[in-house]
Amino acid sequence: MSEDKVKSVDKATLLMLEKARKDGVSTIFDRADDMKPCPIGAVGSCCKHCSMGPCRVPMPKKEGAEQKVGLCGATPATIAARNFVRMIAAGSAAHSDHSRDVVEVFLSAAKGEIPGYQIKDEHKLIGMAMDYGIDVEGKEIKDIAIELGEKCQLEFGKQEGKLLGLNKAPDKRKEIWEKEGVWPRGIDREVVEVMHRTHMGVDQDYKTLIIQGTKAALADGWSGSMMSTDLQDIMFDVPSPVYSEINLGVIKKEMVNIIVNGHEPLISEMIVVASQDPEIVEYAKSKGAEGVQVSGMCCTGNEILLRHGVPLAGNFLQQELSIVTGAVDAMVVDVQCIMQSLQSVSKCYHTKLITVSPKGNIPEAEKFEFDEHDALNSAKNIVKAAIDNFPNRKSEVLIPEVKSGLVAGFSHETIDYLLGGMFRASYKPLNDNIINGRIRGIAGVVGCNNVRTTHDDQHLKLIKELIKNDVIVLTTGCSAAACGKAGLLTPEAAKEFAGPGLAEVCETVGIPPVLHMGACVDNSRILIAATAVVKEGGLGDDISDLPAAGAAPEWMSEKAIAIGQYFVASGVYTVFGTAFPTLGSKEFTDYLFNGIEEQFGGKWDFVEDPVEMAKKMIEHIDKKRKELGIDKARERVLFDMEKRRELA
Ligand code: BF8
Ligand code: SF4
Repeated sequence: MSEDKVKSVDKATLLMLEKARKDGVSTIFDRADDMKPCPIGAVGSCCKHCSMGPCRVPMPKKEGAEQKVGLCGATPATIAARNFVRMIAAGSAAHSDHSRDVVEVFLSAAKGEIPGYQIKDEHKLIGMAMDYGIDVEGKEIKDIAIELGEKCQLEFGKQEGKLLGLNKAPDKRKEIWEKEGVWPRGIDREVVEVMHRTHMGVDQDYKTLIIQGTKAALADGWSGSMMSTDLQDIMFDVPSPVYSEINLGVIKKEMVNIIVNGHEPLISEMIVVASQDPEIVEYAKSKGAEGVQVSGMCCTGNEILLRHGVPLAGNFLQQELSIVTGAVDAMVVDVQCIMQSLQSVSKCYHTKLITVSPKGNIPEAEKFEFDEHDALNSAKNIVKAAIDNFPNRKSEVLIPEVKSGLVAGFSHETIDYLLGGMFRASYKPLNDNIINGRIRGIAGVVGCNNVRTTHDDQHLKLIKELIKNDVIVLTTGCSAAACGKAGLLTPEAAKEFAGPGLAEVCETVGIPPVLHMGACVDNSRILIAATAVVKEGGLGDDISDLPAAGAAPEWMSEKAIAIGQYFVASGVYTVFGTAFPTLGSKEFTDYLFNGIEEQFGGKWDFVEDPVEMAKKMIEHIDKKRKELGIDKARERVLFDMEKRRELA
């Protein structure tokens, strides 16, 4: 048990690790003890782009010693840059291929071909159609939706021209992208070009490699990811604040438990509907259960939490552990961040592992073909399979009595509305509170769990430090889940954890100091929120002028690198923790941590200690406040607070 203390700061996780050990089940935490990362590959100094390698080019241990290059002569900078931009391409492809599926379903829904899915938010539909240059005047909703769906579909395969999504950015940002030659053409084209340039013997200059990587990243953030967020909102509703619960304690012993895990809400939305169907509930009762409990995991979980208040069972490193409770009757997985070990863990219990995406196969899982044309019945069949499995529970059921309340669902539209003025939604009050210094700045803290560091600990230390210093935090993905478990996503958290200025704003508006904005594709919401702050005025004319910073302290996936690069290329100072995949090349890393700022106004950084990370982010925020001439305002606010305390 004492060993587990450093594995996680989450009590439920530690309890289930103990049970796993007792049950003889191997988890990612055990495997991380047995297998250390390759120190050369971890810093981007291993190339396996042809069969003469893998070539390893570590930095010489002694100063002045000869620097190795690959057999073909590839330098550490070229190798690190090639590896890095391939990570961007993979991340961009993952987000954008998710988006492609969303577009296809949206188009079929618009045409009325799949009755389970509809256009729910006409207002957002019209706004998005106008952003995409569609003349909406006098047209039927159905026709606008079809035109929009077709236009979105073209974005993937466009060979020439410019991706339309980037038009939403501030004008100055667009000028920077034009000047630097990074405005992407089509999503697929940019990803393919990364793969070509990084093939053996093509692009050997890290500066041009990263330009291509930037195109793929921007195609993700401002187009692929953004389209999926927006179209999902149109079909399933724009999220608004919703109360729910989080952690393994949301699993219920007497219910049939289904955990939906992965990233795409298309099927899980239907599973939620199916689970509430009276016929299904009756069926569950006929098998001895009280009903059906759907809980989320990872980003699929975030999607249905945001829109329906479905409880979240946990984040990335808890997926195996949810099964260890012995009470999960089915785990339904779609795509991304799904551990193959779910297969072996579920075999130790009675859990049925079900795959629903033709892209995400697991050899020993049960494969369900999901028919969008008959979505509800498809979903019912999945739920029934879980119900049928309820009587098969074999091992001791032990559900940790650990869960926390949270408020999620802060879309950019909600922030607009909640922080808005008395008579119309606007970002003005938010800007005013930044200008007057109550809110020192904005931080986007996002990304994964990483078993190489203490689970959730980095997120929490970083975020607590930020809000203590009056920095409001926007969060998504597994970072958001970490915050939820620690009680940071409640309005009450403002009083307990936030600095006096931020606490005052949160208490007035009734919001938490950390705003849960959704899944990882919803980082696009953070881009739009930042753009709205710029457009509201008073804080410069570009995202890079804002007192803002981004971080992913426990990142692990390639998607995180794509996200980091689109944030940097959008003007944001972005800090990663745990590990950084280019440290093997001083030259390329120097460029990412410094040189790139001259081009894009944003840059990367790597800091292992979360408190130090917060310090650097706050320093950056303060530098921006000074450049904007609003540093004095904050000094006055602090003075006011002190004075007030003195008076009290
Ligand atoms: O997309 S934060 S571990 S679950 S990659 Fe994965 Fe990372 Fe979690 Fe969601 Ni995002
Ligand atoms: Fe080695 Fe060059 Fe082949 Fe890479 S591409 S494995 S560096 S020979």
